[in-house]
Amino acid sequence: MPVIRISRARRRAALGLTLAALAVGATTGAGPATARTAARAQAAAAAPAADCGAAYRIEQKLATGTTWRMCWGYEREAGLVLEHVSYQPPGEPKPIKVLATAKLAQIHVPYDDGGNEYSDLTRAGFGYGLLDLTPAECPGGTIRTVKLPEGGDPEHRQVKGLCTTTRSRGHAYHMQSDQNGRTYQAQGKDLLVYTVNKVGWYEYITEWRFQDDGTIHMNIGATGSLSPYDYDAGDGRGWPVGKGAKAYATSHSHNVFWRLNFDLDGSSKGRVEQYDSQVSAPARGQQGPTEKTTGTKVAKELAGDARNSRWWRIVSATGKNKDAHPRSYEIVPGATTKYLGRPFTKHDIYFTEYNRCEQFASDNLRNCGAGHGRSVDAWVNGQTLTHPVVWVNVGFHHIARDEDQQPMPVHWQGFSIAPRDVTAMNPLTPPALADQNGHVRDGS
Ligand SMILES: [Cu+2]
Repeated sequence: MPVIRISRARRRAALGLTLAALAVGATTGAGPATARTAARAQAAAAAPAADCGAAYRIEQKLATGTTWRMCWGYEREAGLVLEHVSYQPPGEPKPIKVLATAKLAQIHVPYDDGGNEYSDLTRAGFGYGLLDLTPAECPGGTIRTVKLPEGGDPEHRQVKGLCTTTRSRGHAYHMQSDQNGRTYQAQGKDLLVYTVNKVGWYEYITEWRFQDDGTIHMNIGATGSLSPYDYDAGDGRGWPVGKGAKAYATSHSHNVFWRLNFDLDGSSKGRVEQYDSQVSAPARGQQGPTEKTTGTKVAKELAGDARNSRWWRIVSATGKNKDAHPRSYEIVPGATTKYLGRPFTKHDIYFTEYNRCEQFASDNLRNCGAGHGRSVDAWVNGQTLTHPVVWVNVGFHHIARDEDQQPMPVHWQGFSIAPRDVTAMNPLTPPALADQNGHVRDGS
């Protein structure tokens, strides 16, 4: 279909890729030899982060006393990769390991008319599309140079493309004391790490935000321009953009996947738990409805669906906080519109047993052997979870609007992970309240 060809050609032309790069992009995964080459290229690209020389180290002590440490790397398809992420709030004697690796695992973009379906990471040059940042868009921070893997535009290999900076986020807490009337408040600080990658007319901001209270947010912001080749006035699957009702920008989805490989307290042997709460009507003699929360161990690989009053956490097999509670991180879903068109987009979260060959939620470029399957849904096949990998799917159905031009305002989608019992108290507790752990009684 000519529409597809024009559209893809344009997207690639916009990236300035060489023919050689196109050939690699078009054939990776086609056979064992090319898949191995791709795997080697990915490994080579990510290698510097493994032992993390100074150029690849990010260390930020925030004004509130929390230090985040990590290594960054850059892969040809996934772009920015964060490794060895640790968190050290005030009062903790050493860094607490959180994530072994964290990165994007796909941006799947199907158009509503069925004409185009893109895998922006693995087939459309996301990694090579890294853009230079101006000092103004990394306020108060540092812009680092990223060396892109070979195979793209040789004139575009050193990119000032990684910003690390800090930002205030408003109140970390507020409390007026019953005892002395004093108000305790703190203004929270975050470390931000981000890149901007161009894929055709779209530009994706990959943002990682590390709060001083241990919460991590991962978000993708879509901006740039609507694709001028995906307008169709005829089929009723778009929204009129521009004067009158002549040009309809074709509606489409951005289904973004993240891959998180935890190593809480330095061990990959995490346990996954799912919690569900059930509300019941008041029984005789009760004032109000009751609610019962039940935790279940997720022993085997799972394709999970978000639901009201449902959540998951990854629990450390080894680490405990000072209250002797196992350390864990809770997965906090973000707003999502689940796209039901493909098996791999049908679930909100996947827990799979670690397999180095499984790197992308869909269109996995590696050759993992016959019958292995190329997307995350296929990897949920009953294995016992001893080293869980977490895949999170957050979708956005983009029905364009007049305001989307020009440039298109950033639309964010993503989720968070929040510490649960990583520290024994609020990690930012002021010294005057440090003894208020547990059941605090009046006048104590
Ligand atoms: Cu869009």
